[in-house]
Amino acid sequence: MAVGIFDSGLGGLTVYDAVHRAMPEQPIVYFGDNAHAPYGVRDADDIFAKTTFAVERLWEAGCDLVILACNTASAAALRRMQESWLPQDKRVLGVFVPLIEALTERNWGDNSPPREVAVKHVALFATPATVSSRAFQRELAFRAIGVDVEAQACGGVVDAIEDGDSILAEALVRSHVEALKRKMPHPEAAILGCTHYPLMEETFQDALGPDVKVYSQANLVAESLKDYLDRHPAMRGPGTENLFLTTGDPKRVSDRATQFLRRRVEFISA
Ligand code: DGN
Repeated sequence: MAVGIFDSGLGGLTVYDAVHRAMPEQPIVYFGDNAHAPYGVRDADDIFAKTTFAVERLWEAGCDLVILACNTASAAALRRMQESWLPQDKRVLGVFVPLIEALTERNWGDNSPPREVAVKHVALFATPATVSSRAFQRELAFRAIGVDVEAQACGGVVDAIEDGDSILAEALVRSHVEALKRKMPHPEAAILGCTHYPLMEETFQDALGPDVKVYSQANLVAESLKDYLDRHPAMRGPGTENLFLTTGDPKRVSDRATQFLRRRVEFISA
């Protein structure tokens, strides 16, 4: 059975890449909603509608398990889906829980009550929609107490990365880190809460300094998925080959994805 990976655009390819490396034999169907990206400035109802459309398309393509690689969609839609929309035989997983489990040193699916953890000051970098949802803080509060989170909405970074403007992306990252440090001078950990930010991880680390541990989602999500599939082998491949779906123009999206991943991928129309 294939695993579905959903993103608003190309950023989720960082998660695709990590999952593919962790489980090369696992078939994956990727859905990029390129016609409607970016999601970071959309309202929650709109993001919910677009995300449910994409997830249904991934079910149609044979995926009973879908990862919302997009933090903005995870923040705006995941709980609502799980509480009121999702059929019993389908699973939709988000990207915050693996990050939070790593940050709080919990094992996968450990639902014991919240407890004190070593890290006390956490910087969160994400899109404006993710920051205003406070979904990260809500999920963290289920697992940890006494952690101060300072969030920085990183306007412009996704667009600069998508446009291939690395000079602007780097300048924006540095200015967002400076803004964060004015609010929280000494974070111990930083969460890169957006699909695109792993591509700027070195700049974040450099601007934050060597004492800050940077948590980047792609590898953590891949490890967590592998662990999940080891426990639920019925949801695992082999099956079809990998498939890349887009709501955008397939040729244009394939060209940009190839630059993004540094190897050729062919998208087809969703
Ligand atoms: N994929 C989005 C996220 O992880 O928040 C970033 C792109 C966007 O839609 N703003």
